[in-house]
Amino acid sequence: MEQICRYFAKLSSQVLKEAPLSKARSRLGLSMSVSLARAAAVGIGWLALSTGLAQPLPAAIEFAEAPTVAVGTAPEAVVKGDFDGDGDLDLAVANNGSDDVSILNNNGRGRFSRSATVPAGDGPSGIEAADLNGDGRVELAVTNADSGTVSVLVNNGSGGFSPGATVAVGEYARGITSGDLDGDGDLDLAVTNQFSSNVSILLNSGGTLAPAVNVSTGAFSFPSDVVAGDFDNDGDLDLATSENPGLSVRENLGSGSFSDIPTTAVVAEGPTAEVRAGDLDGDGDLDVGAASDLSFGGVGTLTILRNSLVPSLP
Ligand SMILES: [Ca+2]
Ligand SMILES: [Ca+2]
Ligand SMILES: [Ca+2]
Ligand SMILES: [Ca+2]
Repeated sequence: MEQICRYFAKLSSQVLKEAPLSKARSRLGLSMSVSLARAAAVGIGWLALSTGLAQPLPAAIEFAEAPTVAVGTAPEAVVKGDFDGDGDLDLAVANNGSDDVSILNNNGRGRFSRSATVPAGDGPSGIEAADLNGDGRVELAVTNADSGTVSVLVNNGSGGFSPGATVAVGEYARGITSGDLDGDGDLDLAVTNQFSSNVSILLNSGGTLAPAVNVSTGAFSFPSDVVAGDFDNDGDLDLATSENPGLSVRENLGSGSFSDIPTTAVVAEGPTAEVRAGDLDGDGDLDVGAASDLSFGGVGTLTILRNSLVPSLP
């Protein structure tokens, strides 16, 4: 239950994030009002409570405000990782407006300072941390919405990053996740291309990403985010995508190939954005939750797909 509370708290904080609009979305004339976002966050809380999936956070849990750290223009995504290998978690922020990534170093006491700015592609929208070349140091992979590419930023061993490969994916690349999709021991990537309505699979071969293999998510499905997890408990990583409307799960067919027909899908009211996987009901299998995509006309709800693979505990 504690995990569920943290999950909803995280989603609420994401909804409350007052991030500037991305360039592409601004061009579409879409807007997100902060008051609507706050209302959505309240709605998420009520939904969680009314469905019995969560209880109020214990009153003893409080968060102190930490100093604000300046990053680039229009920050749109953040990921954590121990980039400099000193044992604490650092942060990397994808800046949609300034086309770069801000590296925020942790001083070991939870205080962050910007240690570097690394150029990415056009319109960074998503970011993932993963050791892609297998040297024990975490790389960064950035989706560039406006150029339809993924930029790899290679860890130089001291917490800094150098621009690496750029791989073509699809139109308005947005969400990204990592995992060993083909079971060969290295970390691969999956990317949602929102305007192409597909997912690009980037398999890793000795530290080099192969050209994208695209899996359709259906016409006008506009997938925005993706998460990998073994949803059918068969030992390989499957993919869950947030779409319009709702979310879908696609089974790994082996060797990192995926059917374009979802094994499970749930329809929601409007598009969904950030998707996360976790055992929300504690029955031993992975469930999926996705928040409304307010910037694309979402209605402020939380969509949950409860996995019934393992019978619920009494
Ligand atoms: Ca660190
Ligand atoms: Ca590495
Ligand atoms: Ca692999
Ligand atoms: Ca599986």
